Amino acid sequence: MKKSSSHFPKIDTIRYEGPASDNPLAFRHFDPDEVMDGITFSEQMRFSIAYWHAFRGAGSDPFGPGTITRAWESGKDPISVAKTRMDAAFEFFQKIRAPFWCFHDRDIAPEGSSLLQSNKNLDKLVAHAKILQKQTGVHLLWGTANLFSNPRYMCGASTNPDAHVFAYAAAQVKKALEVTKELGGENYVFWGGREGYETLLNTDLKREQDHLAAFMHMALDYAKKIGFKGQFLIEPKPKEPTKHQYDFDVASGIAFLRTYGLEKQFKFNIETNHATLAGHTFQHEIEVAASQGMLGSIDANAGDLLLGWDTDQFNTDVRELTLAMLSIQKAGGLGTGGFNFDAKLRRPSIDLEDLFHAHIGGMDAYALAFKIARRIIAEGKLESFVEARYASFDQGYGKLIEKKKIGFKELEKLVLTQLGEPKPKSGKQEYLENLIASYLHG
Ligand code: XUL
Ligand code: CO
Repeated sequence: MKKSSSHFPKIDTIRYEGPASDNPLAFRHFDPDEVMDGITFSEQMRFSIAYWHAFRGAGSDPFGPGTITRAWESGKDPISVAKTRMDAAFEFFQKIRAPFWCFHDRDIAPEGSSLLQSNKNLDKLVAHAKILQKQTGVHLLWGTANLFSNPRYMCGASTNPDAHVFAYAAAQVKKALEVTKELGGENYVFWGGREGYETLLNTDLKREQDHLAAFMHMALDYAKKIGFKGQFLIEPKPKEPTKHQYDFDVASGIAFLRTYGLEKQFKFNIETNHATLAGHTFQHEIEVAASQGMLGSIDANAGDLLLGWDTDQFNTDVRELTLAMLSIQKAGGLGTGGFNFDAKLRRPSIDLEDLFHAHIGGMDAYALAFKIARRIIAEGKLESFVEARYASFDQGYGKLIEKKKIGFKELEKLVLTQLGEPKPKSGKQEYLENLIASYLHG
């Protein structure tokens, strides 16, 4: 990219300067080029930028319009504005050292007056993205379709009571799969924005879930037909915009996938703020997915303790991220997934520079958490504590329980004749919390 055509002329590529640096536009923990286990830290983290927040978000909230204006948004022709915006985005991806990006179909190209027109607009921007990906070496982590903004989807997309809307959504996802494949997307995400209900008074819950599953089977069939090899991901969220969303959390997602024979082809894209909205911790959702070999990718953000809604903030809580990283590393990592910053600037954060501060903070916090978790695992104190806690299942009748080779009758006999009353054992929570704190604070 030529300097003269820069959209961020005052900001150079962000460099790693180490923990002692006081430069707010430098990484203190994330050194993209550091080699660990034979790959770079950048390859390890697979950071991704969410196009919808970073380049379509203008700071609006339910109480007021956007506050953020960008120079590249001016112009009369929406297609050329979309192209210039995309040029700015790829310059940002490079300067922030993100190897991936993610988008919804309608983020990158304006919706037209018909499906045909929308598809034509999309084709123009996909062609542009293809060139930019090639020039910059930035890859597509995942693509998806926006099935929630247009009023036609107000009662759901694949769970809409009107088959006409189902058909329209099918056509839109067909195209989204084609363009995700065209751009080499490594995953395809389903987030069921309005796939739920506002009131059960007008809803046939069973039929809607059947339709959602039928839709996903059709997506899998079509992906196979066109040779799209990416991983399919479900992104659970309990509510917002609907009162109840069918893919409420990972556990209900697993039940849904198993019920409909979809469990082999799907994994989960876990979002921190969605976990907390469901009344879970981020680590809980990761553990549940990992326990079934279904951990796919992360939408990296955070909510606000004092706000009940999906605030999509950048996460700088190293303790929370360390716990998440422990579970991710124990599960063997994210495979084709990555850490996608599904996070937006606060409404008053209107400077161009704020976009850099936000992502630098998020990347540094994740990088630091990754390193701390790696140390905790390498030293093995936590793991050996947990192992010892379950040691009674490694031998004797405990082992037989796990192998399902013993039943109530035999266990009763054992208690009556040999074991008697179990001795209480401490869960040692405070010791373990102090142990984690010792890694965080030295
Ligand atoms: C909404 C959300 C979405 C998905 C993609 O809460 O997280 O942006 O990540 O549709
Ligand atoms: Co998300």
